[in-house]
Amino acid sequence: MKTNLDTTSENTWCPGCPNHIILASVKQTISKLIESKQAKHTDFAITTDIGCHAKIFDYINLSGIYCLHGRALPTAIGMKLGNPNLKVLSFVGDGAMYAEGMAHFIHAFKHNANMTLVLHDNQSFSLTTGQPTPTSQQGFISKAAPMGTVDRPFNPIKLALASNATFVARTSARDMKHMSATLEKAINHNGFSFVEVIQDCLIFNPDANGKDDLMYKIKDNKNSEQAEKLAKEFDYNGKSGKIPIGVIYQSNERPLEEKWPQLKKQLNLKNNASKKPSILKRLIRTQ
Ligand SMILES: Cc1ncc(C[n+]2csc(CCOP(=O)(O)OP(=O)(O)O)c2C)c(N)n1
Ligand code: SF4
Repeated sequence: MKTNLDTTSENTWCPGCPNHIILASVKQTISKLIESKQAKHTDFAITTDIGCHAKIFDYINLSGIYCLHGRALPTAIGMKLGNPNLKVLSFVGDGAMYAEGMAHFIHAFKHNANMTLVLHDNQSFSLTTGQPTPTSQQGFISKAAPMGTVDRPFNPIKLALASNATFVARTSARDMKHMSATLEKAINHNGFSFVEVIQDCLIFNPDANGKDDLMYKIKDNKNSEQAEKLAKEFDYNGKSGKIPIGVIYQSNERPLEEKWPQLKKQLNLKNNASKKPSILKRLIRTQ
C-alpha cells in the first residue's frame, strides 16, 4: 500500500522555495523506509521550530510537536526519552538553532540520542523578513543591519565535530536524490545525526544563493582528520572555494538509549514503537 504522508494544509512557502524540495525529499525517504518495512508510519515523530522551514509540520502527515523558537531539538530528545523506539526527526532553521537554540545544539552531540536533526540553512531569519543569523555572510544588508553585517559567520560543521558528533552530513536542497540518500543514511545511523541542508531563500538573502557550482560530492567519510579538512573548505562567507556535500563524518558510539538501563529495557521490548507506552499517544494531529 502506498504511504500517504500528504496533508490538506495550504502550502504558503514562496513558489520556487527549496523548502518544497526538502519536503518532497523527506516524504520520499520516509515512504521508502515504510514501504520496505524497515519502519511503520507510526514509528516516526517530528518536532519543528518556528520559521519558514517549520511549516513542514503542517505539510507532512506525521505525529509531533510544533515547538517554541529554539526548542525543537530538546523537545525531540524528550520524545526519545519518552519512547526510545521512535524514529524522531527535528526540523530547524539556522537562526533557530545557532542563535536562540545554540546550547541545545552542542549538548545534543554529547547526549548522542538516536535521532536526526535536519537543519535548513538559508543564512537568514527568513520568516521575520531577513535578519542576519550566525551563519550569514559578512556584509549581508538587511533592515536589522542596513550597513551590512560586520560579524564573521561561524562554522557549524566545525562546531559539531568539536562537540564529538557521531554523524555530520551536508546536502543541497536543490539535489533531491542526494538529499534523500543522505537523509536515509542519517535516519539509519545509530546515534545523533546532523544533516545540514543548504537551502537558498529566494527573497531575503539572495547574495548567499547559487552556490551550486562550488558543491562537490564526497564519499562517506569515517576519518576524523579528513572530516576537519572537509569542514574548513566552506566558511559560509563567500562564493569561492569548495563546498563538500555528503557524509562528512560518521563514527560508532553507544547512543543515549543504550546507556541508560531504563531506556535500554524499553528498547529490548519486542513490540513496535507505536505500541510502547508513550506520551506521544496523547499528541493527536488534526489531519
Ligand atoms: C522566543 C522567540 N524569539 C523570536 C521569535 C521570532 N521569530 C519567529 S521565526 C523567526 C526566524 C526564524 O529564522 P530561522 O530559524 O533561520 O528559520 P527560517 O525562517 O529562515 O526558515 C524569529 C526570530 C519567536 N517566535 N520566539
Ligand atoms: S521567504 Fe525564503 S525561506 Fe521563506 S518561503 Fe520564501 S523563499 Fe522560502
